[in-house]
This record gives sequence, C-alpha cells and structure tokens, in this order.
Amino acid sequence: MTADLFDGTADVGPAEQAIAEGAILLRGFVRPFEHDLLPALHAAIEQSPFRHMQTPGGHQMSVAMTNCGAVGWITDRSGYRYDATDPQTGQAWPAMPDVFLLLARQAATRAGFGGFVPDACLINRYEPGARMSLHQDRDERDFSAPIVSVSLGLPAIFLFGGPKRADKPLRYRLQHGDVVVWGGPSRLFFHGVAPLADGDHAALGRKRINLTFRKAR
Ligand code: MD3
Ligand code: FE
Repeated sequence: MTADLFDGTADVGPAEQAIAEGAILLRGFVRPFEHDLLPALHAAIEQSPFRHMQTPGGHQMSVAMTNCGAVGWITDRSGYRYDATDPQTGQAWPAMPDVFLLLARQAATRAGFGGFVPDACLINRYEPGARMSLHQDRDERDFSAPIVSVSLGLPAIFLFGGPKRADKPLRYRLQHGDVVVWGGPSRLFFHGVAPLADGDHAALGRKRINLTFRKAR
C-alpha cells in the first residue's frame, strides 16, 4: 500500500527544505537508521545518565542532558565548556556509536558539508513543559563545521531567529525522525525550543530527545 492522505503517512511538504542560508531541514532522514539508533541511544544513556545541569547563573535547566563522543558539553556554576570526563560518573563519556556517526555524516554531506567528523554529541531530553531559551552555540572552536540535529519522540516547536538576539524567531515543528543541518551563516543564529506539549510517542513515550552533533575541538 502506498503512503497517502487516508492512512496518515502522506508527506506534508517537501522532504528537504532550506530554512536559511546554510540550514536545511531533512524530514524523516532518520528512518533508515532508526532500528540501530534507538538501542545505541539507550546504551549510551545507561552509561552516562541524563541529569539537569546548573547554569552559571545558578538555575537548573528544565532540559535533562548527557553526551557521547570524545568530549561532552557541560554547564555548571563555573561556566559552559566541553570536557572529556563526565563529571557525574568521573569516567569518559560513552563512545560515539557508529550509527550516530554515520547518520550525522550522511546528513551533513546531503547539506553540502562533506567531511564532517563530529567529536561530540549532546543528548537533550525534554519532558512536557521543558524548554530551551534563545541562545547561540559558541563553545566550539571551529564555526566552519556545521551542527547536525536529530529530533526523536514528541514533536516540538523549534524557534529559529537570526544573528541578533532581537531578531524575531520563525517557528518550525520538528517531528520524530527529522534532521536539520545548521552550517554557513545560520551556524551562529539564535535558536531555542518552546515548552514541550504533553503527548505520548509510540517509541519514546512522554518525551522528546534531541541529538546535536558538533565538532567541538
Ligand atoms: C541552530 N538544542 O543543544 S536543536 C542545543 O532541540 C540546542 O534540543 C535544541 O539548541 C534542541 O544547543 C535545538 C537545533 C539546533 C541546534 C544547534 C544549532 C539549531 C541550531 C546551532 C546553530 C544554529
Ligand atoms: Fe543550541
């Protein structure tokens, strides 16, 4: 049977959508990787569990985070940085699973960023009400490398601004299986996530998980 409006599997809009210079939304790009991706994700989370980190200002983030790869992004009272050690376990972060690397590289290549080798994958977990306020990602050394983001579980409203904090953000609904590559000028654009609406996802339950692949060093 073919996908159509009746069975609810119709494509809504084009599979690939340029959303800014250097930024491309690849809807459903995860599909061929999903079978291997979810078990690899669960293994990583078992080794370095989710935790609510503290911002330098002393607030606890509503998004729970962990990492895999050679280095991981952390925040605490002393600031934001990448570190090779998980401060909670005292051990190295879990290795980047092969399927993570393959997915990130293929998405980057599709967007025109061949040769992308991420050394960090930040794993964000949103439960209903969790949000991420507008920010830039500037803790990486080389802004010529893109960031690849993978959305899993409940849908979220992604807020995509411009180079200045005051630029009015556009809203994109990111769904399970969507991948976005952020390179070129968009690499330093302000962005955030609106408070997650409640729901129940068939594979992931009452949450959204976002993977962001970065070249930090
Ligand atoms: C645009 N995460 O981890 S992914 C983050 O859904 C972060 O968890 C959000 O922002 C999330 O830093 C958004 C999309 C994303 C990630 C990085 C970007 C968009 C970006 C970097 C530059 C521009
Ligand atoms: Fe970000």
